[in-house]
Amino acid sequence: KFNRFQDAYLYYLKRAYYEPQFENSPRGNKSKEILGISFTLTNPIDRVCYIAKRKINIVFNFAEAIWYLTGSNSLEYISYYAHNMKKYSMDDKTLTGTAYGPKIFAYGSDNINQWNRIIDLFNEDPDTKRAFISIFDVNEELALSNIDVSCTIGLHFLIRDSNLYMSTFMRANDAYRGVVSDIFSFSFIQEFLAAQLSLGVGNYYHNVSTYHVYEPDYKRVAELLNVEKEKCPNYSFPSMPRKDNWEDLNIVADYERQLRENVRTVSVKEINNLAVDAYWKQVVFLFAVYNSIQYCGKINRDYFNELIPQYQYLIKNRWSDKLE
Ligand code: 5HM
Repeated sequence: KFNRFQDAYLYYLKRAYYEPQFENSPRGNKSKEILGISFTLTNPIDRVCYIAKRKINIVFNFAEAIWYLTGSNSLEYISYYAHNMKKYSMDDKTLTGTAYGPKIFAYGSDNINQWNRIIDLFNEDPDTKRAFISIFDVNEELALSNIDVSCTIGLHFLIRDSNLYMSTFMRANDAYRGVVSDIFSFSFIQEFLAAQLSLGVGNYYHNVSTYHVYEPDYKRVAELLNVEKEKCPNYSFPSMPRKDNWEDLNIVADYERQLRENVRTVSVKEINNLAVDAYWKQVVFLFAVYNSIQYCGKINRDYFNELIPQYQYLIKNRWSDKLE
């Protein structure tokens, strides 16, 4: 049981790396693994790792969560934030297994909207044990020729004592890279749904069949685990407004696209005047900062200065060379 993600991350990364149960090479990728891990996060909102050495990409984290929530499967969209996503695409245009959005909002040939389905169910029976969103699809090709099979089996939601609890089930999870973005996105989805249902955020339970570290990361993992935790800044993470955030999200998603495609300049004033909550303006400012990195090669200070200290820290930590 952990309060924040960062502590669970280090604890299980250490176990997978220093006390692996097996060392093997699935699909030729040498790795160390532990089987059957489960951990609880009592504060799933505290979803990032602030350790300087890890240099997480907070912009990608928000982009991926929004990519899921908007039901996108576009490679162009997500690879703008993480070029290596290209290696999961079969057709250089879309992602299949990794694009969880279409699974959540338009599952299978019947395009089942699982999000709305569980909301209807909660209205009928708030105590229900059936609010499960399937991600892994039995129709996914498991043969090695398919390079993109869902790692996530599904997401389970429970309302208990006016809080929304969530359990994630994964067949496989990368303990150094994948888990950082997966927990960000899944706990974001939990908070987003809780807010839509006017509930608090309950515990988040992460359940993984094989939890592993890949050989190309061994050196980086060893270095990260050597870092003294005390050196890490003690930031909390902001909470989403407790309301139906869909309108805000759609506006943010529209700005995300414009900034990604660089169709025009978006001023600080324009972002500050958007009809969205301050929480979401911060997300747009993150996309604006990223736009300046991508298209100008350096961070635009006007956007950067608008960010809350946590985000400034994460941006500076990742792109110190782009801040003049
Ligand atoms: O051979 P396999 O299909 O399991 O390779 C995919 C690997 O990508 C997983 O084992 C896991 O290490 C990583 N992964 C992850 O950690 C992939 C996805 C995409 O679905 C994810 N988390 N969300």
